[in-house]
Amino acid sequence: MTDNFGNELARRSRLGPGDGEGKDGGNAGLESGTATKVRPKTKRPSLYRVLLLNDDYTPMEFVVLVLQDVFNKTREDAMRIMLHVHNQGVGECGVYPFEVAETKVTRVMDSARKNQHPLQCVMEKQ
Ligand code: TYC
Repeated sequence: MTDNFGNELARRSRLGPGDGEGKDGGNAGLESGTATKVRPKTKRPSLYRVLLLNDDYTPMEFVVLVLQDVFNKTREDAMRIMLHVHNQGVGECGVYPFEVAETKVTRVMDSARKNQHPLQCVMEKQ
């Protein structure tokens, strides 16, 4: 299992009713007999793709620097992604939980505006 949820899924399956302590938390019938086992409710965050859009004016070097600074890409990966966007019109910079994606989009847009480039960055639910 390579994602972060493998351990969580395994933990949940180990804590099924009738297993281990049981759903009353190991307090088997000593008090009310009410099922009180608390299973901490964890939610997997929805993931969002952050995309860069091509335009005719933003310098290639600016896009490469943004990909390195905001998305922590190597120079080589940044160049590859920039050229993909340049040739295909749109490309993925990364996939993140909502607030992380939102912050990255804001950083890109703020930097583009400050430098008077028309570069556009958007996010979409995966
Ligand atoms: N098309 C731009 C140019 O020729 C480069 C560019 C690449 C712009 C990627 C935006 O997201 C972008 N200067």
